[in-house]
Amino acid sequence: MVHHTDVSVVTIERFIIEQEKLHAPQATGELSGILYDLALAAKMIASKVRSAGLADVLGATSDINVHGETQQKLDVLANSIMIKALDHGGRLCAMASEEEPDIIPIPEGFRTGKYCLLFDPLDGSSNIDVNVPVGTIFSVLKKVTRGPRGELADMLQRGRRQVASGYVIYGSSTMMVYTTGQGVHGFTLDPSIGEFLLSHPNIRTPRVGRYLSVNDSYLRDWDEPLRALMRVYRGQDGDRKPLSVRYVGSLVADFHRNLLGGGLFAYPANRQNRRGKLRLLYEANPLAMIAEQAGGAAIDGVNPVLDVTPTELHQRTPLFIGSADDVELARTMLAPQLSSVGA
Ligand code: AHM
Ligand code: MG
Repeated sequence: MVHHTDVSVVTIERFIIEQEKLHAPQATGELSGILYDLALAAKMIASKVRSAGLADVLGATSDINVHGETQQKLDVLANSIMIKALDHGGRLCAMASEEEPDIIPIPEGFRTGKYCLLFDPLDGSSNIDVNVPVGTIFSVLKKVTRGPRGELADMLQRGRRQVASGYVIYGSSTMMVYTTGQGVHGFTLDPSIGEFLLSHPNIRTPRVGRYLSVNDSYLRDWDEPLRALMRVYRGQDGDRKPLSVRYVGSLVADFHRNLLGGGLFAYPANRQNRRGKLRLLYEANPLAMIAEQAGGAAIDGVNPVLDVTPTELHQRTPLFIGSADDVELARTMLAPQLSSVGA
């Protein structure tokens, strides 16, 4: 008898087609097309990230690189790759990026479509210099305005209205994790064949976490309810099992570890900065959809992130995201105070 080895041959392309047949047999295939294009962009960015160290070494030995050009910064390069990989497919009406001040129109001469793409092309890019994982985060919304081109109002929709979201982590391996509202699925890039293969079907995050990820060097600017919450997570108060502290400082890496292992990532507001640091549209919303789809939760301290109505493209939000029980503890300890100050 022949024994078949345990090798995944489910490519991301095959998986997307099979999921569409299963859950949306009447679909036009446009959303699937966006997901393939994102997978292509991810492979291109991964290849640039992989050689970033070499490029830095070259840059360090000479002011001018071998091509006689100034080295492009990787986050700018990742931004261009995303735009070029997605702007011509006829499926998008506009894009928005953390790296660009305004919405990015589809160039004249290309067809437009019914979806909007919002993304952070290379989150945590300051970590590249020290070889720490970075990531790309994306969110897909359906156009709501009437004209052929996307407008600001198309971007300023609640996260609850996302039709897909996900991220790519450029870590010890490259993974793409996404949801279209039918669970969360993870694919690992096999560099020898250049394909994303299904490695983590139907990811579920543990209800109670193991890890706590927060930058507590801001402690002196935290309000007392937040300090009290952190004491409970750490087992210094109450009878909860203490969480272990892990903080990379690269959102996708911190989120991904906690998604798989269970945990709570927090980027709270503080007295110096009442809106937090992370962006609602490019970071919090897409990861909140992933968290909820995996059985976890995400709040801004009071409300589910996905229910916040955005008013600005680059709006910031406090974020508490991860295992459902840990997020619920944050809500019960923080919401009474935050609601009363109108945060
Ligand atoms: P960026 O979008 O400018 O890269 O900043 C976002 C990053 C996140 O990846 C990370 O969670 C956070 O900033 C870390 O911030 P801090 O250094 O304040 O802890
Ligand atoms: Mg970012």
